[in-house]
Amino acid sequence: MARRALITGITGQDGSYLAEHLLSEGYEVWGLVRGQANPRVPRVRRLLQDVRLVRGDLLDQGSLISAVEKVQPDEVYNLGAISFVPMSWEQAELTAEVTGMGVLRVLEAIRVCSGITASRGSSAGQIRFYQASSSEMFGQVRETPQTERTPFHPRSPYGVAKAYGHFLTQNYRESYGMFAVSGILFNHESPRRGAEFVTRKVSLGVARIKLGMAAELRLGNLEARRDWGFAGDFVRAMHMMLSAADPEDYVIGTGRTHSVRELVEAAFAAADLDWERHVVCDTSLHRPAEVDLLCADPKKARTQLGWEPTVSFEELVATMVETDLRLLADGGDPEQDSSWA
Ligand code: NAP
Ligand code: G4F
Repeated sequence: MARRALITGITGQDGSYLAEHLLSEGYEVWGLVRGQANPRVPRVRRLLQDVRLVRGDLLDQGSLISAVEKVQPDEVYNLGAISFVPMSWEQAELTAEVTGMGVLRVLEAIRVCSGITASRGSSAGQIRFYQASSSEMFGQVRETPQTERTPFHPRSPYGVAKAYGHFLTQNYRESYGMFAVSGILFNHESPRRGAEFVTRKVSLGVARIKLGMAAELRLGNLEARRDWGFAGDFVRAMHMMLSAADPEDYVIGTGRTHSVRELVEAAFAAADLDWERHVVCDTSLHRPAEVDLLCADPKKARTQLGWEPTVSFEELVATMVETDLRLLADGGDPEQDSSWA
């Protein structure tokens, strides 16, 4: 019998890559979709034809219980979240509900459907659970690079909500003996990245300027540093974590850090453009509290899981720019068509 996976956040960047990866591993894949007429569902149906869909919302406990009952999954990947950090200041309560409390609701759905009532139940035959934790939890970092043991100091309501989900996952593992793990993932990008995140904003901006559709690109803090990797590499790590013998948390990142300025230089250079002629620094895009520096130490994932990233920062940026140049030149709409080629 094929193993069965349920993915929340199937309409997002990671949901798409994870679904493709699990399908290629022979899984039966189900995606949780919310809303009466979610505009991203037709794209999922078109591009991930072998994925089955089930309705549910991270805000609705009953819907999650029904979804788990219907799908009877072996593995649940909780990727659903409000994931855009600036939005978490504008809608802090909603972020807490979806990104934080949503984790509790998924864990409870698994616990109830598995009939786990006593503390420290047996882990035999249990549904395995993956939580999408984030390097945003490190926030104002206490040490560099960051490991599984680095303390958290989140700098946004999003980071705080993720820290809640992270500790809750650990707590369900310790309280109920559940196979529940968190991947502390650093920034990962692709041509499928939402247009609001800085890498895609830059690759789309470069493509528009190159094609004469825009003259400038407005950006916020160019000095922030991130450890940027390729999303396709990172979803493999999620699957490896749920396939491991023991439930443990892992840091997943490349171990290399670059500033937003370096990202901009690389992206404009990939299209033979001089970034200083086009980029406008806009302080209204600065955040109330910034995460200045993120850099992973992925040693545990390398040694225990055998996980390695395969795409360099330079390759990633060049691919994103090339793909957006093709998309816009062909008249595509980045919000609708995205670059799922
Ligand atoms: P994304 O593209 O923003 O996707 C977020 C997903 O969450 C979408 O499918 C969205 O569905 C879903 N969602 C939002 N509200 C929901 C609700 N109330 N109920 C059910 N689903 C809901 O995010 P991503 O980049 O793929 O990231 C996946 C996960 O990893 C997120 O939890 C993110 O916080 C975390 N993470 C990402 C990174 C990264 O660099 N990408 C790094 C660390 C952690 P709709 O289409 O219905 O809105
Ligand atoms: O691309 P970003 O919006 O990603 P951020 O805030 O690092 O969050 C992403 O990665 C997290 C993992 O560390 C995830 F958990 C989270 O869900 C999300 O996927 O911004 C990156 C950096 C920031 O320092 C920001 O201040 O780029 C800087 N930046 C400068 N100008 C900008 C802009 N970010 C955006 N989005 N737009 C700008 O114009």
